[in-house]
Amino acid sequence: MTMGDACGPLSTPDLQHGLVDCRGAPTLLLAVSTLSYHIMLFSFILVLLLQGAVSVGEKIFVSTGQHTFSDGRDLCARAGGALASSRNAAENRALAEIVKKNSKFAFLGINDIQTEGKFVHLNGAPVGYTNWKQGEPNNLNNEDCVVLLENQLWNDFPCEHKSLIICEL
Ligand SMILES: [Ca+2]
Ligand SMILES: [Ca+2]
Repeated sequence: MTMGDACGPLSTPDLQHGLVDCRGAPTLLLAVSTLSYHIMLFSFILVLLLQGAVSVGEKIFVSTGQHTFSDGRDLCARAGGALASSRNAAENRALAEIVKKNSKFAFLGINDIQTEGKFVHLNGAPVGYTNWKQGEPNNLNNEDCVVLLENQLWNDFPCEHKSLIICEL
């Protein structure tokens, strides 16, 4: 490397012989890569917010389109999250906001596939907080999944039908 060369990976002999006119490059490269990391992180959060992500407590809810219960569950898991569940009224309200915005009811990460009438979360834990619509769950034609309606109420619903999928991250 000689004077005037473009800055590239520097070897020790280059530095020792003072042949390179870009000794500040390593520091500069580090600064640039830190800056691009921050820009990337900022863009990621911006994209989430533009997509209508809602944050409640430590959770971020992001909607992904309409899928069956099992496809939605797998999709969220692949994204490093889980199909969203309302664990309390605040989370239920936040999820209902997304439902309202999309005008599509959404699957919750709750089902009674294993034992009819016994609703559990994806990890098998029994459901504590519930917000059933009057007359639900009615297991009409064997409904084993649960959708959240825009009025914040729940209805048991066929798992194989497509509904809005909201992942919690
Ligand atoms: Ca059922
Ligand atoms: Ca029902």
